[in-house]
Amino acid sequence: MTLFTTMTRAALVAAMLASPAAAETWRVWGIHPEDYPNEVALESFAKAVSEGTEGRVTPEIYHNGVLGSQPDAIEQLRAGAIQAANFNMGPMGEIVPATNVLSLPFVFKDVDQMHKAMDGAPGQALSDAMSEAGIVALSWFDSGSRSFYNTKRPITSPADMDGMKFRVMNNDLYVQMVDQLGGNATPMAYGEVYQSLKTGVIDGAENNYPSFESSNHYEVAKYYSITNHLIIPECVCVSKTAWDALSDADKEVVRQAAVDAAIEQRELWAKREMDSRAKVEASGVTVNEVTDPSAFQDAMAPVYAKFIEMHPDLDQLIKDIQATE
Ligand code: GTR
Repeated sequence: MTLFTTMTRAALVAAMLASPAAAETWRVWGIHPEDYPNEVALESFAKAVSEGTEGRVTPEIYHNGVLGSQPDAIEQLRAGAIQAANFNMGPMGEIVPATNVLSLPFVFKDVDQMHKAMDGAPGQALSDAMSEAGIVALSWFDSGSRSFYNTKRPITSPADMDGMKFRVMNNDLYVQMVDQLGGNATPMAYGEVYQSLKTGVIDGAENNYPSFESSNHYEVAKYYSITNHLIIPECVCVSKTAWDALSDADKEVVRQAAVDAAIEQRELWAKREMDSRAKVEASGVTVNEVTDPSAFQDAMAPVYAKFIEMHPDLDQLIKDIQATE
């Protein structure tokens, strides 16, 4: 072996040792179309991460739920097949029971209270519980409040729901919620709701204005009744496997990018809610405000009682949420 090749080899080894970690491409799950506030904010997150890590991490956003339904995607993220996502916290309850406190109907007074709770100690307690399940929650997106809509008639009291079949997200609490109100609940993936409404497999569903509008459900369900029964935040989450592989400095870049994305998303959300409401009203959807939601709220007593009986350890967290000023 010549002196030259020995030196070249040594130089090569040294260069390899000094070279930065291999560049990672992250698959990021999003469920909405590209112009939806969440997806716009996810794109900003991706840009900030790839710039801030100087290309060590390049998130690629897959919009429109093309990587699978939300329950599937949560499993893929835990298994490390998806590295990041924006999840609604509803289906999360099936994996991380503590997060079910967010799916108790009427648990928050309003969206402001939800923001304060999620940005404070209750939000931290929930992130800790998620982290144990392999999901690192970095920030919280807005998802407004959810109300019922259907193809049959305005809902003014629970009696109007009698016999109607409503799609709910994948979480047993929503099945109980609809049962207590006198309707029939069918858990179903978001992507199947439009066709099911159209063909009469279901009579209704429930969601916020932007989703009711962007999914085109408003084209087939002409009655939207404002019950505001659920105010569920959404997370920007990273798989624990991907998170643990980051250097401390890159973790900080990713965390900051998620926090900034949430600030942007909440601003975009406020505008989109108004725009979506205007659009569905202009299209001939009959919107009615449920002026006295107490009948809906009172009907939830057995849901709370059963929940607390099953999870006495979560009673305090519910109280902390409700006491958030
Ligand atoms: C939307 C939410 C989605 C999804 C959907 C649903 O408001 O942003 O993540 O949970 O509702 O009803 O499945």
